[in-house]
Amino acid sequence: MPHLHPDDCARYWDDGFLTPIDVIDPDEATALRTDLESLEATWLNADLPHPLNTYKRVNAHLVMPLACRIGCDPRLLDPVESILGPDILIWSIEFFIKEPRTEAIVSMHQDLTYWGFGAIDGLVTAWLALSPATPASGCMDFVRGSHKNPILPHDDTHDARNLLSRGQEIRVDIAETDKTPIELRPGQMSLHHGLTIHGSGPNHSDDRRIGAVIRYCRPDIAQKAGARDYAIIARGADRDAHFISVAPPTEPFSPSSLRLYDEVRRAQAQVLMNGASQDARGLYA
Ligand SMILES: O=C(O)CCC(=O)C(=O)O
Repeated sequence: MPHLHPDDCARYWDDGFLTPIDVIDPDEATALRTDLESLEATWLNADLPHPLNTYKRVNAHLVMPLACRIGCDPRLLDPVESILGPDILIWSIEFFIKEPRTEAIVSMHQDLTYWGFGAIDGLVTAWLALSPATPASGCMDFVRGSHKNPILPHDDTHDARNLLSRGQEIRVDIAETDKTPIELRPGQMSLHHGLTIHGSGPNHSDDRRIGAVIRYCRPDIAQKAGARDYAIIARGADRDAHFISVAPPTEPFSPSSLRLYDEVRRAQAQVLMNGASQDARGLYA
């Protein structure tokens, strides 16, 4: 997929999301899934400082070269460039995985609520399917046009089934009819704005539901709620230096990347848990 057609860009800005975008072919997506699953098998019982799930779920780009290989792929960056412009940072990469026939959900929320950047346009999330994302497997649902809202009040549910840090849920009822299910086959991605209301239901299918989720941002956004934040330069240049620039890891879970992971974790925990109703139980769960 080359850079986005202007009509597609206009749709992104009107709807707060764009989907589906064909980025890599299904076989290649399946090969990425195989790489992820062999990494899981190798590292599950490796006595890492945190559970393996923690590293997959938050800031995987700091310790897993595979995450950066995906996030820095020009086929993902090209469409993102149409939205963000030529200078693109990666703030975070996460693997959102729902095991087959499990009840894990993501409550309806706006991403920017707790990230400390404010209500900005300069951050876009790419959600790349590494397995089929369908209503049965718990694909995301987006609320069209909801990014035109400010950051709305959220409540912390701390629901153990919730994959979000605080189980944060938007304090407004979203009618089922207002949700657009985002079906993706392996190798397709969606893009969504940081204010778009979204969530996802349980995986009732027999396969894992795996999304590689990359948070791309422009260098001119800045962390306002914490002392510092970190990012990788994926394309172009960072002339603003609002983020501490980090390099992609060269091997999985190296001692230096594990140290960096905890440094970033400490800095971001202060921001993410601002005003939380409980301790950071699930911040990196
Ligand atoms: O993978 C999911 O179901 C939700 C992911 C999500 O909330 C996000 O990418 O912002």
